[in-house]
This record gives sequence, C-alpha cells and structure tokens, in this order.
Amino acid sequence: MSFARALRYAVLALAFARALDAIAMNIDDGGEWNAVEDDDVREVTNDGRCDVRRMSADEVGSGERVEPVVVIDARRAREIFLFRENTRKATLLRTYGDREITLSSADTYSSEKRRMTLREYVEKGLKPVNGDARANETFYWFGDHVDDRGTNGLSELFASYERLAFVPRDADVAYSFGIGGPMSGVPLHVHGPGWSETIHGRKLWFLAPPEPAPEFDPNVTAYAWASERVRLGTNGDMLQCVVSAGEAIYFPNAWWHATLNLDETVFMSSFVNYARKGGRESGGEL
Ligand SMILES: O=C(O)CCC(=O)C(=O)O
Repeated sequence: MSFARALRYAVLALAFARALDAIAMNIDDGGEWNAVEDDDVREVTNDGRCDVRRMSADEVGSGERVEPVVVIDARRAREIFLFRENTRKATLLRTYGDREITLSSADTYSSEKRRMTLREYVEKGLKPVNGDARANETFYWFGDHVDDRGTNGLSELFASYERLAFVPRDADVAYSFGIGGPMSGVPLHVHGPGWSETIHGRKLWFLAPPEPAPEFDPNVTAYAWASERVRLGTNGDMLQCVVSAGEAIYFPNAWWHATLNLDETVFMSSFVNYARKGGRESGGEL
C-alpha cells in the first residue's frame, strides 16, 4: 500500500474513533472543547492586540530571558500529536473522568481549594464566568496535581507531555496542567519564570515588569479586571497577547501577570528552575 493511501486510512480511522468516542461519552459537541466566536472576545482582547514579541522556536534559544516572548511554532506537529489527542474533551473524560482534581479559587492568592471529579468540573465548572462574581467564589483548575500522599493522579497524562525544546534539558521543571472555561483565569500575581503552552483554545495574557507594582484588588476576577482594567487603576500600559493553540508564552521571573481563557482552554505551564541542574520533572512544587 502506498504511504499516501495508508495515511488516508489512518486519518479516516482516527475520525471514526473520535466520533465513536463522542457518542460513547454522550458528549453533544463531538468530543471537542468549545470555542467562543471572535466577535464575542474582541472587546476584551482589544481586537487581538499583541504587544509581546513573537518569534519561532528556532530563534528563541534555551536560556533564561528577561522579557516575555511568544513562540508561535512551539512544537513540531508530531511532538504534540499524542498530548493533543490525550487532552481532547472526550479522551480526557473517558480516561480520567472519575479522577478527583483540586480546583483553586481564582483570586490572586488561590486562597481556597475544592475537590471534585474531572467529569463534574467539565460538566459544571466550565460555564462562562459571571462578571459579578467575586474571585474567591470562582473555581478554576490549574496545578495542585499532587495529593497529600505525594501521588500525582495524572502521572500517565504528564508522561505523554514532552518538554518544550527551548526549556533546557538539565533544568528542573514543575508542570502545571489546567483547563478553564471562557473568561476564567487568574488575577495579577508573580512567581518564578517559565512557559505556558496552549494546547486547545486561546488564552489572553497580561504582563508587566516587577516594578512598579500594579495596584489591583486581588479578589476581582481576571474577567472583571480585564474588562475594566483602566478604571480599576491598574497600569494601563500592561503588555497583552492572545496565545493560541500551538503557541507558548514565556513569563520572566517576578513579572506580574494575569490570564483569561477565551475558549474552553487546555494548557500546560512549565515552571523552570534555570539554576538547578538535575533535569527533574514533577507535577508539584520545584
Ligand atoms: O494559566 C493560568 O491561567 C495561570 C498560570 C499561572 O500564572 C500560574 O499557574 O501561576
């Protein structure tokens, strides 16, 4: 059989398997994550404005950077294929739907935690965020993968995620996987450097250098803040950029940042300890 014909059969088999999956899981959106129309996010994205330098994976290099950057071709298609498949809505629900996950409240300090199954979260927790809700009443899944006994309930999934080529092989990395519904996200906060790769959907990022520290209310949702950020007194010229599936953004050490998922968005952050040379990978703290 010719290669082209074999490829055609493989694509057909995949489409068939996906359709069966969606039927078996009783998911009416075909097993894919829902996307929001461009027109419905235009206001919050400022018409898709991007102030962060965008470059290709070949250009970026693997050293620690002092400014944010977006890599537009974060992977070769082959490298991400498996992880993208494993994190389709239908596949995740079939494989991990009954696992318990830990949600964090979406205030600056992630001050509260809540446990539920992944299925419950996908069915009930991905509704568009209500603009009037307080951030500590809004729950979001990112990070916190290791339970009290030190077990990562998603270790098989993490094993199918390949380190980004521009994260040094010998640096320690802590991974933080997450899924957020439209207009969910985290208000301004700071921590060490790293990358966030968007796997499905789109995520809007806001970034500002460590000084001057912006003024903001840590209990206002990222959505309410992003819609009215100038009125709320925050640094109006903060950088912003939409990071789409297949792209990765770098957040430098101690830079302020806030996030807003525009669609049902799936992402993986890699917190990188550039100084520690062990090459260890974990789903918890560095
Ligand atoms: O991806 C997000 O929404 C939040 C990422 C982040 O800044 C964090 O995990 O601290």
